[in-house]
Amino acid sequence: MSNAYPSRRSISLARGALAIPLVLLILPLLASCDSASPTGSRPKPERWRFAIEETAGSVQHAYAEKFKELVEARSQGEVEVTVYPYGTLGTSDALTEQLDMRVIQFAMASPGHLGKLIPEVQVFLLHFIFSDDPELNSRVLNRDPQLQQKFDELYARKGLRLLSIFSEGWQVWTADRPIRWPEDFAGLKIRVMTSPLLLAAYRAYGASPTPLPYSEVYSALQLNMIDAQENPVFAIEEMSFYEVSDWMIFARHAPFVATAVTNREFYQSLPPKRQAMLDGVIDELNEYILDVQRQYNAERLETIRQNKPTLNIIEELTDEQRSAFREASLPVRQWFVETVGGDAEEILTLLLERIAAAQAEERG
Ligand code: 6CS
Repeated sequence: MSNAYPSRRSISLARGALAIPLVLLILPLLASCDSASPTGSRPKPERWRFAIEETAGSVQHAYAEKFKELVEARSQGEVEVTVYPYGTLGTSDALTEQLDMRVIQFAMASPGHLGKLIPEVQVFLLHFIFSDDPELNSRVLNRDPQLQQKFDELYARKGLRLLSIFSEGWQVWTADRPIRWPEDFAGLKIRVMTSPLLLAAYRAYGASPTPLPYSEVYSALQLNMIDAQENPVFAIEEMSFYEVSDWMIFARHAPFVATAVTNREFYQSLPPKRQAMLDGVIDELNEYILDVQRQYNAERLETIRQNKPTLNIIEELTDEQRSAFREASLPVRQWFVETVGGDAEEILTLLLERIAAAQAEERG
């Protein structure tokens, strides 16, 4: 462990968490003022609030900033977007609640946390269901109409409108020891996001998973309350998790999938022209974000190497090692089908079929 004190990042996140109650009191008051305009003057721009689950400089931040740029330009200044990075409005769960109350209009809601509210989205957390090709996975996530419709229905039941599903890059393990085989997880305390499927996924390898909010991971690693965690490379750099880890392991077991959402009633209240503008912006973002995540993950890996040359990096597992993990992960698919029930089996089958079809198409 290289650093005995919390990084500046983890301290400022903790301060952000303390500021939550005040922000929650003030935002509804601001929301009620949004449409007010003094008589005779040019109408005030409509204010859209977009809260993300990551800090400034992250993939979600790039998405939200591009969203702001495109929306403000295309609405000719009639809409102003404010982006709230992680720590200003609370944890991922709090963001979904604020969206429900229409305190904010847009939010990121990643299945790693949203699975408690919409259990079916946990399909994206299953290990070894995606292909090894991130572009192919993105095509399936963004462009398959049947999959989109299925998820749109599930989000609608919770008053949400699904805008995008996208990958932020491979989940990568950081740990206090090397992990090459499922047995290496025996007794390992790994932090996971708060969706129940992740507990099942890591118990299947013999680990002892602990759900924690994102803001608590650094100190939990530093204080040895946990031994490991998983996140994409850009997040490991940005949240300084590598400072308090000895190993970094690329198993390509699952991508980090995020979803961008809006309040359904809010979307329906927009005039058709504005809905069309929003839909166009989202289409453009789906292409944009794939390149951003690729670039951020590659650049930040270099930063990590430079900042901590002593970090041990296992860049790839062998085919045999990956097969052992894949094999050990298979019962979790059954867990998903049985525990989630409802449409879970249909969704899993559909996703597997779509990935297989895209792979077959690619092979020609
Ligand atoms: O691990 C987490 O909790 C978080 N990781 C990322 C990359 N984004 C948001 C999520 O909450």
